[in-house]
Amino acid sequence: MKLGLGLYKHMLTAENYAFARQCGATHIVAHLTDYFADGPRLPGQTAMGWGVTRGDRSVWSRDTLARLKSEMNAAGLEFAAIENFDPGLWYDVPLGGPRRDAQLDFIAQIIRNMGAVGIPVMGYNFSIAGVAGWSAGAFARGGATSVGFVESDALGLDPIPNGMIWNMVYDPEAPEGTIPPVDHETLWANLHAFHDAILPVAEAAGVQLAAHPDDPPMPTMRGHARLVWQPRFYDKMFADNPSRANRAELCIGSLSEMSEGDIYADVDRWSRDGRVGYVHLRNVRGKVPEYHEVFIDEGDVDIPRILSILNRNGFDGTVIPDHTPQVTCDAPWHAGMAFALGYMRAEIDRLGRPA
Ligand SMILES: [Mn+2]
Repeated sequence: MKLGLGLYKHMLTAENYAFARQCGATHIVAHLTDYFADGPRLPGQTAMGWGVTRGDRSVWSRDTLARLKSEMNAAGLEFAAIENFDPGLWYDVPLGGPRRDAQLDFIAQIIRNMGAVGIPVMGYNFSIAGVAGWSAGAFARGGATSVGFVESDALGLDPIPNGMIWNMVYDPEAPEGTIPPVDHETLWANLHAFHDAILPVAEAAGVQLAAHPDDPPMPTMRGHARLVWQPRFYDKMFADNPSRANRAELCIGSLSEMSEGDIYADVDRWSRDGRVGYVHLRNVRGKVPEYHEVFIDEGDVDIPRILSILNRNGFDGTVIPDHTPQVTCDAPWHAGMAFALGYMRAEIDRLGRPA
């Protein structure tokens, strides 16, 4: 099992690579689409909006991916995975819209590029509303700021405006109005179309597709169905397409927030079945309808037990800290990550030693 750090595109710097190494990480998971991208805030963009995406294709080229990988390697790190497709390049895949086939063609090219460069996992979130309904507060130990969710807050959220998916605006010229609601049956059909087109490409390229569960895990959000909002929907996803490239971006925090399931039995089953692409590790207190994110060593999840189950079942992929509470200091994000990485480094090392 490998310890990694997730970095957004603007954070893929020599300084952050050194930070990752110094905290004991050996692998990097890169988001290649920056949230809060430059550009104007638009009418209709909600407070949860993450900015505008222009659907930049160049970052996904074989040359760019190879350059990023060589920069990581030069810093003593491996390129473990890419996380999330750019909403501007794939919005009609979850929506089942008219540009789907053309967008699937480009996604297939991304997967082939990853295979050629040697990046083994593509993480994705098959979600229309994305994250919504969170609020921030002093929810973690010592009054550290983190995020929480209360179901009643999420019920009054606005519908999604035209030209937006997953909290990002992909068409600033879109007409007034909101996108038509997508129900569960349609969303699953859209997932199957994506899997039918891309899993064979991924298998041939030696790349795994790893699906993140819904966060927050609600059946619907902003009027749109969600996919993996209970653990049993991962089982459905794997049963519907048994390709060995069909995997989970196993988010322990999101799974712990779900009202059903036994997280230890579920992680045991999926890791025994070889369904784990890579792991997001964080801790949380509570479940839907109300929960709060906390530090990795507080909250409801026995994190050492999760790592022990993964280790026992021979999981040899990457585990990264998910979001963490902000530590009160001049570098709240880095301090939060350093704390989580140190905790995880110690646990992974302990598992590697003879009992
Ligand atoms: Mn996650």
